[in-house]
Amino acid sequence: MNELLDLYRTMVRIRAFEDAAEAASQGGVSWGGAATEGAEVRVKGPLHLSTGQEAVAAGVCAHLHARDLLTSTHRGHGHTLAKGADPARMMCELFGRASGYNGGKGGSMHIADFSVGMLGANGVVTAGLPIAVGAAHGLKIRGEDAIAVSFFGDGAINRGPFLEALNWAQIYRLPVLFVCEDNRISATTQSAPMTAGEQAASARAQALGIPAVQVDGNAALAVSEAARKLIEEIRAGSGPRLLHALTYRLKGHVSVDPASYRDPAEVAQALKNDPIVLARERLQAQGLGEQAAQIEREADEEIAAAVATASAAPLPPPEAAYSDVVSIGEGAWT
Ligand SMILES: Cc1ncc(C[n+]2csc(CCOP(=O)(O)OP(=O)(O)O)c2C)c(N)n1
Repeated sequence: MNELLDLYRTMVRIRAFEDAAEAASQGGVSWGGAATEGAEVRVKGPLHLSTGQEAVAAGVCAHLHARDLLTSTHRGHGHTLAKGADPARMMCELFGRASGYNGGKGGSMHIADFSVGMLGANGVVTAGLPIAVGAAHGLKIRGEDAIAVSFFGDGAINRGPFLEALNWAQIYRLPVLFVCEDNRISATTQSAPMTAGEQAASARAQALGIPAVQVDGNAALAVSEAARKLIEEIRAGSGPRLLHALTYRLKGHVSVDPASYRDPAEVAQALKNDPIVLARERLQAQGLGEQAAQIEREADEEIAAAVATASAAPLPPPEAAYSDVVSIGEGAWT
Protein backbone atom coordinates (compact mmCIF):
# COMPACT_ATOMS: atom_id res chain seq x y z
CA MET A 1 0.00 0.00 0.00
CA ASN A 2 1.21 3.52 -0.82
CA GLU A 3 2.10 5.36 2.41
CA LEU A 4 0.91 8.74 1.12
CA LEU A 5 -2.49 7.25 0.26
CA ASP A 6 -2.82 6.00 3.84
CA LEU A 7 -1.88 9.39 5.24
CA TYR A 8 -4.22 11.05 2.75
CA ARG A 9 -7.12 8.91 4.00
CA THR A 10 -6.56 10.08 7.57
CA MET A 11 -6.20 13.72 6.53
CA VAL A 12 -9.30 13.71 4.35
CA ARG A 13 -11.38 12.04 7.08
CA ILE A 14 -10.30 14.75 9.52
CA ARG A 15 -11.07 17.53 7.04
CA ALA A 16 -14.49 16.06 6.27
CA PHE A 17 -15.24 15.82 10.00
CA GLU A 18 -14.14 19.40 10.67
CA ASP A 19 -16.10 20.78 7.71
CA ALA A 20 -19.25 18.92 8.79
CA ALA A 21 -18.86 19.99 12.42
CA GLU A 22 -18.32 23.59 11.35
CA ALA A 23 -21.43 23.50 9.14
CA ALA A 24 -23.47 22.05 11.99
CA SER A 25 -22.35 24.84 14.30
CA GLN A 26 -23.17 27.68 11.90
CA GLY A 27 -25.75 29.89 13.48
CA GLY A 28 -24.58 28.82 16.92
CA VAL A 29 -23.48 31.04 19.74
CA SER A 30 -21.32 33.94 18.61
CA TRP A 31 -18.04 34.68 20.31
CA GLY A 32 -19.70 37.39 22.32
CA GLY A 33 -22.21 34.83 23.55
CA ALA A 34 -25.25 36.08 21.64
CA ALA A 35 -27.30 33.45 19.81
CA THR A 36 -27.49 34.01 16.06
CA GLU A 37 -30.89 33.71 14.43
CA GLY A 38 -31.43 31.57 11.37
CA ALA A 39 -29.61 28.39 10.50
CA GLU A 40 -30.44 25.17 12.26
CA VAL A 41 -28.08 24.84 15.19
CA ARG A 42 -27.05 21.28 15.89
CA VAL A 43 -23.73 21.99 17.58
CA LYS A 44 -24.10 24.60 20.30
CA GLY A 45 -21.24 27.00 20.96
CA PRO A 46 -17.96 27.59 19.16
CA LEU A 47 -15.67 24.77 18.02
CA HIS A 48 -11.87 24.79 17.81
CA LEU A 49 -11.11 23.33 14.39
CA SER A 50 -7.78 21.88 13.28
CA THR A 51 -8.37 22.57 9.57
CA GLY A 52 -4.96 22.88 7.88
CA GLN A 53 -3.06 20.91 10.53
CA GLU A 54 -4.15 17.43 9.43
CA ALA A 55 -0.71 16.26 8.27
CA VAL A 56 0.69 16.41 11.81
CA ALA A 57 -2.05 14.23 13.30
CA ALA A 58 -1.88 11.79 10.38
CA GLY A 59 1.92 11.57 10.22
CA VAL A 60 2.40 10.97 13.93
CA CYS A 61 -0.56 8.67 14.62
CA ALA A 62 0.36 6.47 11.63
CA HIS A 63 3.06 5.01 13.88
CA LEU A 64 0.95 4.44 16.99
CA HIS A 65 -0.86 1.33 18.18
CA ALA A 66 -4.10 1.23 20.16
CA ARG A 67 -2.04 0.44 23.28
CA ASP A 68 -0.07 3.70 22.90
CA LEU A 69 -1.51 6.64 24.82
CA LEU A 70 -2.32 10.11 23.53
CA THR A 71 -3.24 13.48 25.00
CA SER A 72 -4.55 16.37 22.96
CA THR A 73 -5.51 20.02 23.18
CA HIS A 74 -8.60 22.20 22.83
CA ARG A 75 -8.18 21.54 19.06
CA GLY A 76 -8.46 17.79 19.40
CA HIS A 77 -10.81 16.34 16.76
CA GLY A 78 -8.03 15.48 14.29
CA HIS A 79 -5.79 13.75 16.84
CA THR A 80 -8.74 11.79 18.22
CA LEU A 81 -9.82 10.57 14.79
CA ALA A 82 -6.25 9.71 13.78
CA LYS A 83 -5.88 7.64 16.97
CA GLY A 84 -8.84 5.53 15.92
CA ALA A 85 -11.90 7.00 17.64
CA ASP A 86 -15.32 6.53 16.06
CA PRO A 87 -16.44 9.64 14.13
CA ALA A 88 -20.13 8.89 14.73
CA ARG A 89 -19.68 8.82 18.51
CA MET A 90 -17.59 11.99 18.26
CA MET A 91 -20.28 13.72 16.21
CA CYS A 92 -22.93 12.55 18.70
CA GLU A 93 -20.89 14.23 21.43
CA LEU A 94 -20.71 17.50 19.50
CA PHE A 95 -24.47 17.30 18.91
CA GLY A 96 -25.02 16.82 22.67
CA ARG A 97 -26.54 13.34 22.23
CA ALA A 98 -26.66 10.63 24.89
CA SER A 99 -24.69 8.25 22.63
CA GLY A 100 -21.72 10.64 22.44
CA TYR A 101 -18.37 9.82 24.04
CA ASN A 102 -19.30 11.82 27.16
CA GLY A 103 -23.01 11.13 27.11
CA GLY A 104 -23.49 14.42 25.27
CA LYS A 105 -22.47 16.41 28.34
CA GLY A 106 -18.81 17.12 27.59
CA GLY A 107 -18.69 18.41 24.05
CA SER A 108 -15.77 18.97 21.72
CA MET A 109 -13.03 19.62 24.29
CA HIS A 110 -13.70 16.56 26.44
CA ILE A 111 -13.69 13.73 23.94
CA ALA A 112 -11.69 10.72 25.10
CA ASP A 113 -11.67 7.07 24.01
CA PHE A 114 -9.58 4.93 26.33
CA SER A 115 -10.22 1.86 24.15
CA VAL A 116 -7.92 3.34 21.48
CA GLY A 117 -5.54 4.97 23.98
CA MET A 118 -6.94 8.46 23.51
CA LEU A 119 -6.81 9.96 27.01
CA GLY A 120 -8.60 13.12 26.04
CA ALA A 121 -8.77 16.52 24.48
CA ASN A 122 -8.18 19.29 27.01
CA GLY A 123 -9.43 22.85 27.22
CA VAL A 124 -6.66 23.90 29.60
CA VAL A 125 -3.65 24.98 27.54
CA THR A 126 -0.57 22.78 28.31
CA ALA A 127 -2.54 20.45 30.60
CA GLY A 128 -2.12 17.47 28.27
CA LEU A 129 1.66 17.36 28.68
CA PRO A 130 1.88 16.46 32.37
CA ILE A 131 -0.96 13.97 31.87
CA ALA A 132 1.00 12.26 29.08
CA VAL A 133 4.14 12.26 31.21
CA GLY A 134 2.23 10.70 34.11
CA ALA A 135 0.82 8.12 31.73
CA ALA A 136 4.32 7.40 30.37
CA HIS A 137 5.63 7.00 33.91
CA GLY A 138 2.84 4.52 34.58
CA LEU A 139 3.81 2.56 31.46
CA LYS A 140 7.42 2.46 32.58
CA ILE A 141 6.63 1.35 36.14
CA ARG A 142 4.38 -1.42 34.83
CA GLY A 143 6.95 -2.40 32.21
CA GLU A 144 4.43 -2.03 29.41
CA ASP A 145 5.48 -2.04 25.79
CA ALA A 146 3.82 1.24 24.83
CA ILE A 147 4.57 4.95 24.60
CA ALA A 148 2.68 8.18 25.27
CA VAL A 149 2.34 11.08 22.84
CA SER A 150 1.24 14.60 23.64
CA PHE A 151 0.13 17.15 21.05
CA PHE A 152 0.25 20.83 22.03
CA GLY A 153 0.35 24.23 20.35
CA ASP A 154 3.17 26.76 20.17
CA GLY A 155 1.32 28.88 22.73
CA ALA A 156 1.60 26.05 25.27
CA ILE A 157 5.39 26.25 25.47
CA ASN A 158 5.19 29.55 27.36
CA ARG A 159 3.37 27.98 30.30
CA GLY A 160 5.09 26.37 33.27
CA PRO A 161 3.72 22.83 32.83
CA PHE A 162 5.69 22.57 29.56
CA LEU A 163 8.99 22.85 31.45
CA GLU A 164 7.81 20.64 34.31
CA ALA A 165 6.60 17.93 31.95
CA LEU A 166 9.76 17.88 29.82
CA ASN A 167 12.02 17.98 32.87
CA TRP A 168 10.24 15.05 34.57
CA ALA A 169 10.19 13.03 31.36
CA GLN A 170 13.91 13.54 30.82
CA ILE A 171 14.91 12.84 34.45
CA TYR A 172 13.11 9.48 34.36
CA ARG A 173 13.84 8.75 30.65
CA LEU A 174 10.15 8.21 30.01
CA PRO A 175 8.72 6.84 26.75
CA VAL A 176 7.01 9.99 25.58
CA LEU A 177 6.92 11.97 22.34
CA PHE A 178 6.09 15.66 22.64
CA VAL A 179 4.59 17.06 19.45
CA CYS A 180 4.45 20.84 19.09
CA GLU A 181 1.94 21.82 16.41
CA ASP A 182 3.38 25.24 15.69
CA ASN A 183 0.70 27.21 13.81
CA ARG A 184 2.46 30.49 14.69
CA ILE A 185 -0.51 31.87 16.56
CA SER A 186 -1.89 31.48 20.07
CA ALA A 187 -5.67 31.85 19.91
CA THR A 188 -5.77 35.33 18.27
CA THR A 189 -2.26 36.59 19.08
CA GLN A 190 0.92 36.08 17.07
CA SER A 191 3.19 33.82 19.11
CA ALA A 192 6.55 35.29 18.01
CA PRO A 193 6.46 38.57 19.96
CA MET A 194 5.61 36.78 23.19
CA THR A 195 8.03 33.86 22.86
CA ALA A 196 11.70 34.25 23.80
CA GLY A 197 14.33 32.63 21.64
CA GLU A 198 14.44 31.17 18.15
CA GLN A 199 12.71 27.86 17.30
CA ALA A 200 11.69 27.89 20.92
CA ALA A 201 9.90 24.52 21.16
CA SER A 202 12.97 22.65 19.88
CA ALA A 203 15.53 24.85 21.62
CA ARG A 204 13.89 24.54 25.03
CA ALA A 205 13.72 20.73 24.71
CA GLN A 206 17.37 20.58 23.66
CA ALA A 207 18.32 22.75 26.64
CA LEU A 208 17.03 19.91 28.84
CA GLY A 209 18.94 17.33 26.82
CA ILE A 210 15.88 16.11 24.91
CA PRO A 211 16.64 15.62 21.21
CA ALA A 212 14.23 17.59 19.03
CA VAL A 213 13.53 17.54 15.31
CA GLN A 214 11.91 20.32 13.32
CA VAL A 215 9.80 19.38 10.31
CA ASP A 216 7.51 20.92 7.69
CA GLY A 217 4.20 20.07 9.36
CA ASN A 218 2.26 20.41 6.11
CA ALA A 219 4.28 17.71 4.33
CA ALA A 220 2.60 14.50 5.44
CA LEU A 221 5.42 12.18 4.37
CA ALA A 222 8.05 14.36 6.06
CA VAL A 223 6.06 14.36 9.32
CA SER A 224 5.59 10.61 9.07
CA GLU A 225 9.28 9.96 8.43
CA ALA A 226 10.41 12.17 11.32
CA ALA A 227 7.79 10.70 13.69
CA ARG A 228 8.66 7.14 12.68
CA LYS A 229 12.31 7.68 13.57
CA LEU A 230 11.62 9.40 16.89
CA ILE A 231 9.02 6.82 17.91
CA GLU A 232 11.41 3.97 17.07
CA GLU A 233 14.04 5.56 19.31
CA ILE A 234 11.53 5.98 22.15
CA ARG A 235 10.34 2.37 21.82
CA ALA A 236 13.99 1.29 21.99
CA GLY A 237 14.29 2.98 25.39
CA SER A 238 15.90 6.31 24.47
CA GLY A 239 13.70 8.45 26.71
CA PRO A 240 11.68 11.45 25.53
CA ARG A 241 11.86 13.15 22.13
CA LEU A 242 10.23 16.29 20.72
CA LEU A 243 8.83 16.84 17.24
CA HIS A 244 8.42 20.48 16.26
CA ALA A 245 6.00 20.62 13.31
CA LEU A 246 5.59 23.96 11.50
CA THR A 247 2.07 24.28 10.20
CA TYR A 248 -0.78 26.76 9.80
CA ARG A 249 -4.35 26.91 11.06
CA LEU A 250 -6.60 27.79 8.11
CA LYS A 251 -9.58 28.78 10.29
CA GLY A 252 -9.94 31.28 13.08
CA HIS A 253 -9.37 30.39 16.70
CA VAL A 254 -12.93 29.11 16.95
CA SER A 255 -15.57 28.37 14.33
CA VAL A 256 -17.28 31.75 14.76
CA ASP A 257 -14.04 33.76 14.65
CA PRO A 258 -13.56 35.45 11.23
CA ALA A 259 -9.84 35.83 12.01
CA SER A 260 -9.77 39.38 10.71
CA TYR A 261 -6.54 39.90 12.68
CA ARG A 262 -4.71 37.94 10.00
CA ASP A 263 -3.03 39.28 6.88
CA PRO A 264 -5.11 38.12 3.86
CA ALA A 265 -1.90 37.62 1.83
CA GLU A 266 -0.63 35.21 4.48
CA VAL A 267 -3.89 33.26 4.38
CA ALA A 268 -3.82 33.12 0.56
CA GLN A 269 -0.31 31.69 0.68
CA ALA A 270 -1.34 29.22 3.39
CA LEU A 271 -4.23 27.97 1.26
CA LYS A 272 -1.72 27.07 -1.46
CA ASN A 273 0.28 25.23 1.20
CA ASP A 274 -2.77 23.32 2.46
CA PRO A 275 -1.44 19.85 3.39
CA ILE A 276 -4.36 18.13 1.68
CA VAL A 277 -3.84 20.09 -1.55
CA LEU A 278 -0.11 19.28 -1.47
CA ALA A 279 -0.72 15.56 -0.90
CA ARG A 280 -3.43 15.49 -3.60
CA GLU A 281 -1.08 17.08 -6.15
CA ARG A 282 1.60 14.57 -5.33
CA LEU A 283 -0.77 11.61 -5.63
CA GLN A 284 -2.03 12.99 -8.95
CA ALA A 285 1.55 13.23 -10.21
CA GLN A 286 2.09 9.59 -9.24
CA GLY A 287 -0.95 8.54 -11.25
CA LEU A 288 -2.97 7.87 -8.10
CA GLY A 289 -5.64 10.51 -8.69
CA GLU A 290 -8.47 7.98 -8.96
CA GLN A 291 -7.50 6.27 -5.69
CA ALA A 292 -7.37 9.70 -4.03
CA ALA A 293 -10.83 10.54 -5.36
CA GLN A 294 -12.16 7.24 -4.04
CA ILE A 295 -10.72 8.03 -0.60
CA GLU A 296 -12.47 11.43 -0.70
CA ARG A 297 -15.81 9.82 -1.58
CA GLU A 298 -15.47 7.28 1.23
CA ALA A 299 -14.61 9.98 3.77
CA ASP A 300 -17.57 12.11 2.69
CA GLU A 301 -19.90 9.11 3.02
CA GLU A 302 -18.51 8.12 6.41
CA ILE A 303 -18.85 11.61 7.85
CA ALA A 304 -22.28 12.19 6.30
CA ALA A 305 -23.37 8.95 8.01
CA ALA A 306 -21.90 10.23 11.30
CA VAL A 307 -23.93 13.44 10.97
CA ALA A 308 -27.08 11.45 10.16
CA THR A 309 -26.51 9.20 13.18
CA ALA A 310 -25.98 12.20 15.45
CA SER A 311 -29.00 14.06 14.07
CA ALA A 312 -31.27 11.08 14.75
CA ALA A 313 -29.84 10.17 18.16
CA PRO A 314 -31.76 11.06 21.34
CA LEU A 315 -30.64 13.81 23.70
CA PRO A 316 -29.76 12.73 27.26
CA PRO A 317 -32.72 12.76 29.68
CA PRO A 318 -32.76 15.82 32.00
CA GLU A 319 -31.97 13.65 35.04
CA ALA A 320 -28.64 12.73 33.39
CA ALA A 321 -27.47 16.18 34.54
CA TYR A 322 -27.04 14.61 38.00
CA SER A 323 -25.03 11.56 36.91
CA ASP A 324 -21.23 11.50 36.48
CA VAL A 325 -20.98 14.44 38.86
CA VAL A 326 -18.20 14.34 41.44
CA SER A 327 -18.48 16.31 44.63
CA ILE A 328 -14.96 17.35 45.59
CA GLY A 329 -14.24 18.55 49.10
CA GLU A 330 -17.87 18.71 50.16
CA GLY A 331 -16.93 17.88 53.75
CA ALA A 332 -14.53 20.79 53.95
CA TRP A 333 -17.32 23.31 53.39
CA THR A 334 -20.09 21.95 55.58
C1 LIG B 1 -4.43 27.74 31.09
C2 LIG B 1 -5.17 28.44 30.00
N1 LIG B 1 -4.92 29.74 29.75
C3 LIG B 1 -5.58 30.39 28.76
C4 LIG B 1 -6.53 29.73 28.01
C5 LIG B 1 -7.27 30.45 26.90
N2 LIG B 1 -6.74 29.96 25.59
C6 LIG B 1 -7.41 29.06 24.88
S1 LIG B 1 -6.57 28.62 23.49
C7 LIG B 1 -5.31 29.68 23.86
C8 LIG B 1 -4.11 29.80 22.95
C9 LIG B 1 -3.40 28.53 22.75
O1 LIG B 1 -2.42 28.68 21.77
P1 LIG B 1 -1.78 27.43 21.10
O2 LIG B 1 -1.39 26.46 22.15
O3 LIG B 1 -0.71 27.91 20.21
O4 LIG B 1 -2.97 26.77 20.28
P2 LIG B 1 -3.83 27.33 19.04
O5 LIG B 1 -5.16 27.74 19.64
O6 LIG B 1 -3.11 28.47 18.43
O7 LIG B 1 -3.97 26.19 18.12
C10 LIG B 1 -5.56 30.34 25.04
C11 LIG B 1 -4.63 31.33 25.63
C12 LIG B 1 -6.79 28.38 28.32
N3 LIG B 1 -7.69 27.67 27.63
N4 LIG B 1 -6.08 27.74 29.28
